[in-house]
Amino acid sequence: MTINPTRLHELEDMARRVRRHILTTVHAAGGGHVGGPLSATDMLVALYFHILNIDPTNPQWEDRDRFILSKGHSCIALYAVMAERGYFPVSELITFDGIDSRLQGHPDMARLPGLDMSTGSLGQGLSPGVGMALGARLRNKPFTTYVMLGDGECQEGQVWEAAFVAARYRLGNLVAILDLNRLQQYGWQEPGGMRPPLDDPRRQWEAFGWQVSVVDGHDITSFVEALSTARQESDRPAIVIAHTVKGKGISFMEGDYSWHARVPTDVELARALAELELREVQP
Ligand SMILES: Cc1ncc(C[n+]2csc(CCOP(=O)(O)OP(=O)(O)O)c2C)c(N)n1
Repeated sequence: MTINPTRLHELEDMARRVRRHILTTVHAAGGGHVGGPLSATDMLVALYFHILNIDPTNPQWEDRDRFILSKGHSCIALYAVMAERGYFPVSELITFDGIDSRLQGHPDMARLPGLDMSTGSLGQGLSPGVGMALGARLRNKPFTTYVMLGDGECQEGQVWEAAFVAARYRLGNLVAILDLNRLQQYGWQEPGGMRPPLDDPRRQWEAFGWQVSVVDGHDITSFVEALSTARQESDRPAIVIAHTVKGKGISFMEGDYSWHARVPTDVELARALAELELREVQP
């Protein structure tokens, strides 16, 4: 699947809109995550606007592709993308994290139609993805199940139990995406200290029997191509390892773990929004 320049421009424009929603919504809510959602934005836009076979007017459609945001704390990015895609009004984003809101601080599928899984306790999203992929096979359904994981999240043993089972059952209809921004709630220790949990992710996932590709997670064209290849895999689960930058798009947030879950002040919000506007007029 390729993307022509006009389409790419539209998707990049959408990613800027989504980044604006993330920042303004977290600012208005007075709480939420920022760094991880910004890291995942380009990939979520590519998925919901170019890859997934979905119908926002019929979120329970049986043959739809499934998507699980296993790094559920990044849900404000998913909500913004879903709103722009037509699952619910963009104006509802302002309710984010409110006690009666459908847009909880972590995704709640019992509240919001269009969510395929409730997540937030890290490590638990790949397992239901395995179940969905097995279910599709048993019922002869054509859909693909996609699961987005964080690299910090891969410290959870359940991720590797699911990875093992997926390969054992030869789930070629399961595609994981690793948002490899190399930061989690805090940074990793300095060189010479504790090793990060995924120091060689390609080798680690291949050892579990997965088909692996490695891309730049902010390069929508490469990401879409990698996902197309992953989907063609017929008897192995596939993972797209996406190199990303935590806080991507806002210079003073990029690569700074203190923005994992920090609310921008009025001044910081204005600076951040100005940066996004500036980027819009650049060639
Ligand atoms: C089981 C569990 N432990 C701890 C947390 C708290 N927590 C939320 S996000 C996060 C860091 C996640 O890092 P990573 O998976 O790399 O996500 P990203 O950097 O993309 O935000 C932690 C520890 C949690 N949600 N679930």
